[in-house]
Amino acid sequence: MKKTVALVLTGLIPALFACGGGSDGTATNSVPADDLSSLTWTEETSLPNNGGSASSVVGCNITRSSDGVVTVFYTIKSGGFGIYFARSSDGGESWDGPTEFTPSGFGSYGPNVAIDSEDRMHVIWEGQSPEGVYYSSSDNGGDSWTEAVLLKEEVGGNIISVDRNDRVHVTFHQGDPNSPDDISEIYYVRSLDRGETWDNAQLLSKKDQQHSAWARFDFSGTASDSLGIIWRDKRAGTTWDIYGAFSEDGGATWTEKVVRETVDKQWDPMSLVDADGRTHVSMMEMPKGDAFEVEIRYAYTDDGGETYSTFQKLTDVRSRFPFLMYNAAQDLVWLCWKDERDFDFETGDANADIVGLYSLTGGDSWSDLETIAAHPTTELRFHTFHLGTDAILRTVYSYFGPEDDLERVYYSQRSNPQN
Ligand SMILES: [Ca+2]
Ligand SMILES: [Ca+2]
Repeated sequence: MKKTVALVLTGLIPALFACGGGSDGTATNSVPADDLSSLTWTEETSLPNNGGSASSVVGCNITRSSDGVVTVFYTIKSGGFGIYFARSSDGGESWDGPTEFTPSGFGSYGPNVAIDSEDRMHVIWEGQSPEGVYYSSSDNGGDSWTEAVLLKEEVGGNIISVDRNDRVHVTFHQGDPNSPDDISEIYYVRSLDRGETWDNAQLLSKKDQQHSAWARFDFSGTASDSLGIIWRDKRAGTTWDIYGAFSEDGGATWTEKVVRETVDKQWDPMSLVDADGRTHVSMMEMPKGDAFEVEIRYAYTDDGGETYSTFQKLTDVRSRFPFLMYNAAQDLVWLCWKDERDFDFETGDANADIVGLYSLTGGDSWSDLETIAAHPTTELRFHTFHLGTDAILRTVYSYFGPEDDLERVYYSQRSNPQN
């Protein structure tokens, strides 16, 4: 059952958490101008979990085929631990599965998915024997899969995206960004034949005994040969900065560049290339000397990472983990993140909600901030998004409880902002 959910947050405490069909719009008259807007999201639905604990991922685990079927990949711990998927053909109201993602083995995690123009689903994940990033594809919506291919051993942090020329792009890092000895560096590999064969993996970051880690990117809305992939880099010391690699030949060759380098700490960036070849970048930033504040910053570059628009600060609320999405037909950019206005100083619980805003002007101006999912005393985590050719924004996230200690994965989708 679809339902209108009206959420209004004021200050640090949610003043109203009103859910109810037919009650939309009733609260808007009393809402101060700086509050979040009322909006229409479907009521969240829980993905099937086999009675186990289920978690979403870093990256993108949602896709949608041209016949409207939405597929979500996630991990379930129920006896064993592995990757599963579930499908919905009714906008997330009901789900089949969970179906075991058979190409992956026990202990696999981190599934990321992308889809091409002929509805081939491309999936990468981290597997265990041997450890590394693996790839498989399906031409029938997940009913059967190709045999797993090991793309590279001993790497993690995998991200995949398929551009509008059906080029498949994958990044990962080798090493452990949390280790003082096992230095991580960013690698890239692509396929020009829809995953049949792969180029040799290229090193994108500088092998300089300084960590480079956690690249995230989305090329799904572009056919441009101008591409940008960004990551966090420790070469200036403990404050971390954002570096990137830029290509003008569709990913054949890359040049490393500085994206954002300040005395503040930059972390967890993502890039997105739009139909015009503009690379949008976002990251979280922790101002020096303030242990609590965390900001979301955004900018774009039109010249392959040489110059940037002003790095805008998009919210005054402690916020983390930005996620960019794009719809080419409407030149629609969404930017979403975790909002920690409900941070509990006594317990240290972040109680993160999911919020977002969108731009119809290529990132020059943005909508008001909207609440996407909120549970005032529960931490929402591993938020991921998908913005399909239908311009419908879809989200998946996971949280624990409330009636037990199991983590579950939830789904919701939003109306098109131009409707
Ligand atoms: Ca490095
Ligand atoms: Ca820095």
